[in-house]
Amino acid sequence: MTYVVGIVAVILVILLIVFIAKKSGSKSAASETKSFEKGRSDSDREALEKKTPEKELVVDETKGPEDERDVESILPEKCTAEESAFEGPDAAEEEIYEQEETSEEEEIVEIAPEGVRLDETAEQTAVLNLKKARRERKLQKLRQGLSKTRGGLISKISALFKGTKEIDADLLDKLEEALITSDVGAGTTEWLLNLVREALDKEELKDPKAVWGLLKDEIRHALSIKASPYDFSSDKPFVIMVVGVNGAGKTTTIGKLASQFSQDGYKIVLAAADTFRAAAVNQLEIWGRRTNSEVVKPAKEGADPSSVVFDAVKTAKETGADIVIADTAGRLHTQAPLMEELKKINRVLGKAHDTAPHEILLVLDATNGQNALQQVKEFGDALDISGIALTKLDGTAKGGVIIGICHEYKIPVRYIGIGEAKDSLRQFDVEDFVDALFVQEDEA
Ligand SMILES: Nc1nc2c(ncn2[C@@H]2O[C@H](COP(=O)(O)OP(=O)(O)OP(=O)(O)O)[C@@H](O)[C@H]2O)c(=O)[nH]1
Ligand SMILES: [Mg+2]
Repeated sequence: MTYVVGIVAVILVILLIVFIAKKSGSKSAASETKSFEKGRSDSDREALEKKTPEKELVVDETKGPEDERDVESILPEKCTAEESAFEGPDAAEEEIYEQEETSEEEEIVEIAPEGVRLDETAEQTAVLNLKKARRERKLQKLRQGLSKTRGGLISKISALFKGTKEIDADLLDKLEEALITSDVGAGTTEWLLNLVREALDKEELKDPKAVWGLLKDEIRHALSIKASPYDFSSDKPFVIMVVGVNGAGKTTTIGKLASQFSQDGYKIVLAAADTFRAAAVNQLEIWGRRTNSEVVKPAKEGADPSSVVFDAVKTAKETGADIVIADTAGRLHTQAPLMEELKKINRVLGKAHDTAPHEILLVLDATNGQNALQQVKEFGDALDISGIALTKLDGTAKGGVIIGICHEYKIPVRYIGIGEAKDSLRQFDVEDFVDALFVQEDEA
């Protein structure tokens, strides 16, 4: 009997040991998983998130395209497989975008010695000085952004006038060459040459420096096209339709505008009317997240963009949003069906809201030089372009095209892009612009 009890006791002890061993094993496996999760870097997590397939665009048949189109035949040239795989900005892009000046408060803290509180007058003076310093930094960035154009066009012309004692046929030839090769356009070149010829006829303007001074004044005048500022309060929602060729910088410009407007306290709806690629919608959604803006998406890839803008205006009315900005697919003026599509978007916006669109903003890539001038003409034939955003001035010596645009088409340049960071889209200010353009030779 004792023998049997002994055996049962031994079995029980063995079972107990096996049970305890199993439990601790599973516990350590769980804690391993946990510590793995904890130790996983942000980039690992991002990589995992990226692998998760994007949510498919929901097909809403009731809101399908009004007119069935052969989408393939009118796809923009730039729509490549690589673009369709767009998964959002990488870390480097995010860093560039986030580059921003330090806030006023941070700067005041920096200038006051530790533990010292500034009295009211000292603080006011400090704020004033900081505002000045901040403005100077902004101008400095603008000068940097325009440095290639300044080096390409302005230095060439000013050197011509400074390097000679009298204006002769040879100087006129060189001036013509400098203007033509700097992409200001044939019409503008002719206009500036005529100004010099007329100046020569006037006795008092024989001095080359004085003639160059006159040219600068005329350029400043040509760039000073009056444009009333956007009035977001009088007629809600204020609708901006954004158009341009492939890759001009439309979506980025929209994102930067949304960023500025939302910082000013406005509620924004973005219309993802570039419906050809899911990637284009994704790109706008990222901007929507960054700027706290609602994004109205197409019912399906290839859907009629007009229905998207219509829905966006409707959404803005329902939610009391102040501004609607409509992205559109990049297109070449030679693609007639696509230009017709833009006209339709324009018409539908008018149906959605009587006074819309309040602005048709043509985005031009300054690196396109004279082609940009052609784009103003072609888009202008299809639509009543009311404003221009000239992007990528930082990357080109062809920025002189802005003179041609203003002189030939009298359309105001609303914004200029001088980089990729979010504060690199600047409201165009003619005085700052001209100062930045002529700074070196004025200082010389
Ligand atoms: N350096 C520089 N790059 C810019 C500027 N504006 C836009 N870009 C870049 O230009 C590229 C194209 O910009 P997008 O906004 O995608 O152009 P898009 O017109 O929407 O292009 P599609 O939708 O394909 O027609 C992006 O890499 C932008 O970061 C600028 O002012 N300076
Ligand atoms: Mg785009």
